[in-house]
Amino acid sequence: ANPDMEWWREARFGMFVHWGLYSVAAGEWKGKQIDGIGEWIQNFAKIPNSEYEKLASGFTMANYRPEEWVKLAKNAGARYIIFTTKHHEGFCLYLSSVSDFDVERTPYKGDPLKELVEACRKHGIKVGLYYSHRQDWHEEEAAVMEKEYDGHYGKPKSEVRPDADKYINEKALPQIKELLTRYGKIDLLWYDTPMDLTEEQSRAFVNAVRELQPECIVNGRVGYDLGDYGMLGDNEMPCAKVSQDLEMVATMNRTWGYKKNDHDWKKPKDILCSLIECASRGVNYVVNVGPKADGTIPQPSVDIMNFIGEWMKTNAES
Ligand code: JFZ
Repeated sequence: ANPDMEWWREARFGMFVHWGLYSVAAGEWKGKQIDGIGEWIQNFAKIPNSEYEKLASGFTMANYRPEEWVKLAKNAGARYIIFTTKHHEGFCLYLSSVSDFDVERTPYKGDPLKELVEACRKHGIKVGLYYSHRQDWHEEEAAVMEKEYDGHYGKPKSEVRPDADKYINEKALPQIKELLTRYGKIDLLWYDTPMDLTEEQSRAFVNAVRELQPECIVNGRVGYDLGDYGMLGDNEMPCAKVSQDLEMVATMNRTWGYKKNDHDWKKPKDILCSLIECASRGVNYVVNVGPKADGTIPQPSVDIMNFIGEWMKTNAES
């Protein structure tokens, strides 16, 4: 059974949120700037899990106001939010019974996902959950060999024994089940980087959604074109109206996860133009914000969302 795509087709605009332990590192490791996208810092700086885990104590979320995030999205005209419940680092932004590498390790008392979902529902914003279903740098079983390094799992790379099925059956699928049974209605499951998954494995991730929430949409990055819609890369703007369901995701600077020294913000006008260009071609546009560890969204991102909101007031249908 395919889910009802109507809300998604009409949405045209969404807001991505990349938030995790990488937001604590903020692009720096041991006083050094690390090149590349912020949420990949563990991989780029070759940080062993035992050290990376310590970032959790700095993930205070002290100024986390999910309702403000939702209002920021809604005021700009976004109809859905996609939230990183678990990125490649393996850390869960919700209370998981499957893994103890979750928000319980932070000073925060509560379940940030539950609070965000509630705020979305209160304001009529659709809920999308990002889940890295193949890459999980915290789990040796999930190791994708060319991406790991000596010492990552506390031993030489040659002694690492990956077992994708074990990771899938004992962590990833059970967590998908948690996400789809504990938070009420979920509108979109956004998988990422299928890498070497077999078609059967990708299909298991689709089936889990179909079984637990048949109306929930699955994105194309689950693998093997098994999702409900496809994906455009940043420079792949089609020059005519498209007939397929497609989505484009974009950053506001050069990173998804917060980096304190990335000041290379796109102009509000240029982000708005991309959104309009996508919408005119029938493509959904999802723009990213990368909150800091305390939960505040960088001011330039707030300004861009508000700029779009101003334009929406006079130019968009409600
Ligand atoms: C992935 C992640 O690795 C990245 O950290 C971020 O979460 C982003 C939204 O998704 O990166 C990709 C994956 C696939 C493409 C581009 C970026 N792609 O197919 O163009």
